[in-house]
Amino acid sequence: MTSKLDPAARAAALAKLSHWADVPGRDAIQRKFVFVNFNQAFGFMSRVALIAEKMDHHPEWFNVYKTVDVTLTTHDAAGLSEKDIALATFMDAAAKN
Ligand code: H2B
Repeated sequence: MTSKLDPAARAAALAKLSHWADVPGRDAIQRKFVFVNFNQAFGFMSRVALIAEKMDHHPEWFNVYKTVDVTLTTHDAAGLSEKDIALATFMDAAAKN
């Protein structure tokens, strides 16, 4: 079972994820990705979906046209874990392609 990051590890990890913000009232992080069109947004979601399945770790996300609103948290740990940091880092890289 994946465990929740302790406060120091959480702060250190988030310091490197400058585009991500805490979700008020939840131990979760969020980022809004805005692409040039739906094709780019859906391509991003497809790349992330393949990794999410491999990791067995899935985003909460909402897509409207070219925007993808993402929230990451680890349900099994009731908070942020290393898996969220890894997925956020992958998403940041995937959004640049
Ligand atoms: N995704 C996320 N974000 N958090 C989880 O705790 C989680 C998951 N658990 N994907 C996985 C699937 C679990 O439900 C399965 C049974 O492994």
